[in-house]
This record gives sequence, C-alpha cells and structure tokens, in this order.
Amino acid sequence: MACVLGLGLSAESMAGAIQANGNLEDWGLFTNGSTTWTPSGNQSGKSYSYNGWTIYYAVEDYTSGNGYIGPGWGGQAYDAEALYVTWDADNLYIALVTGHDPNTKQNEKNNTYSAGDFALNFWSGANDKTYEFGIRTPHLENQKSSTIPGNIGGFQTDVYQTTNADWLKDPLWGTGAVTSLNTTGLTPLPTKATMSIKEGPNSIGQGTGRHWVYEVSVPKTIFKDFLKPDNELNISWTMNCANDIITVEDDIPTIDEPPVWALLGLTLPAMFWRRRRSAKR
Ligand SMILES: [Ca+2]
Ligand SMILES: [Ca+2]
Ligand SMILES: [Ca+2]
Repeated sequence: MACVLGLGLSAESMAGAIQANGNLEDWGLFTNGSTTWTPSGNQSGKSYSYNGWTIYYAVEDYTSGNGYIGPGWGGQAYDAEALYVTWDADNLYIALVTGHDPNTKQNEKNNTYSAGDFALNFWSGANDKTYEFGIRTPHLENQKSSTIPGNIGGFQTDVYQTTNADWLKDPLWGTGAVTSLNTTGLTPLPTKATMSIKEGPNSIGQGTGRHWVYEVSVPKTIFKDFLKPDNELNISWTMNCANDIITVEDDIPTIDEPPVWALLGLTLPAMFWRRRRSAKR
C-alpha cells in the first residue's frame, strides 16, 4: 500500500501541497508572521521558486500617496496588490492579495463597488485577448443566505466557460477591462473551484491598512483543450469599478505534466524532469 499512496502525487505536491485555505504560507508568503511581500528569489523576473513550486506573480502594491492606483483612485481600499499562479498535475492555483474588502456592497450612487471575478485568458501565438473562463467570487448582492457569512471562509464556487460578451466591463475609465461575469444565460460548468477568502495582517507589504487574501484551487480538467503545450495563460482580477486591475501571466500548465516515472517517487528522474522543466522557461 505504501507504493500506491505515492501514485498520483506530482513532484510539487510531494514537496508540500497548496491548500486553498486563505493562508499563503504554502506559497512562501507571509510566513512566520513576517511582513514578506514581494516574493523572495527572482524578484526581477516574473516567477520565483518555493518548496518545489514555480510561482508566477505580479505585485503592484499601493503604499501611500494621493490615492491614485491606476487607472482609477481609491488608495488601499481599492488596491489590487498581488496575484500569483502555479499548478501541479491536477490543479491550477491562484492567490490574490487586495486591500478591497470582499464585503463592499455595490452602490454606484455611493461610489462603492464590489469585487469582480477571476478572468482567465488562454491563447496560442498572439494574445487573442479573449477570456475563455471565469471563476466566480461571492457577490454580495447575490448572497441571499448566510452560507458564507461576511464573504469570509472556504466554499465551492462556479466556473464558467465564457466569451468576452459574457463579461461586464470597466464602467469608468475606458480601459475595456473585464470585471464581473454577467451570469444571466450562462450555465456553470459541472466541476466547481474551491475558493477561500481570509483577512490578512495589516502589516503585509510595504504599506499598511487592511488586506484580504483570495485563494483558489481549480481542477485542470475543466480547461479541456485550452491546455495545450506552448499555449499561454493570463489571469486578471479587478473590482467592478476597475479602479485597479492586476494581471499575472504564465506558461500553460500541461507543459508540466510529469511523465509517469516522475510520479513514482524516484528522486533522480524527478530531479531530471524538474531541470528539464526549468530549462524550458
Ligand atoms: Ca494556502
Ligand atoms: Ca497596498
Ligand atoms: Ca484567449
């Protein structure tokens, strides 16, 4: 039985699994109560390595100033601070850090806007700028029960296959950025994603103020033929006013499907596979 237990684990998960629980220590972030914000390792590039994972990231932390966060305003309360993505053989993982309160209620008259959804854009060759999938965040206006009190905690959430016509767009700044899904007429895919939202420490990053973490795990099978070798993927998130938009880009997950021998827990071939993997980048 001991041998069988090893099957199905990727090289990454053997190194330490990522749990979509709103705690980013498994991404090497905010560990031991430290204020680490920009990932350690390759800070000048777009990825870093932690615990066997290759993690792609974008960090745009508003720390102080007149509230301009580009393209809009709002300071920390509308700061889309950091977005991370990685994967193993089975799942794609996404982590977002934002100063935007997930309980912000949509009320345009009061100039308040709730959170948007995660938008996933796959392409081959030139970027087609079409979002093929969306992962739904809790939308306060849709919360008719208290199953997710205060929009904090862990839950299963819907994933949709989309075209750009299924997305609401930046209403204020003319960027054309997608914000939330218009789910009218859309049917969620049968497989759901796991999402967790948790408030993080005020002290993370260079600035201060409240921070929230969204962490997502989504089975890769959901993306079907969009996961082709050498395809590209980017993931965007913003709030419904699109005051601050963050996008992370990485290589397509299926490139990193470990061959069978890497699943057997054999150290040497696994190391070889990993070197091959990093050489590809
Ligand atoms: Ca976690
Ligand atoms: Ca900030
Ligand atoms: Ca696309």
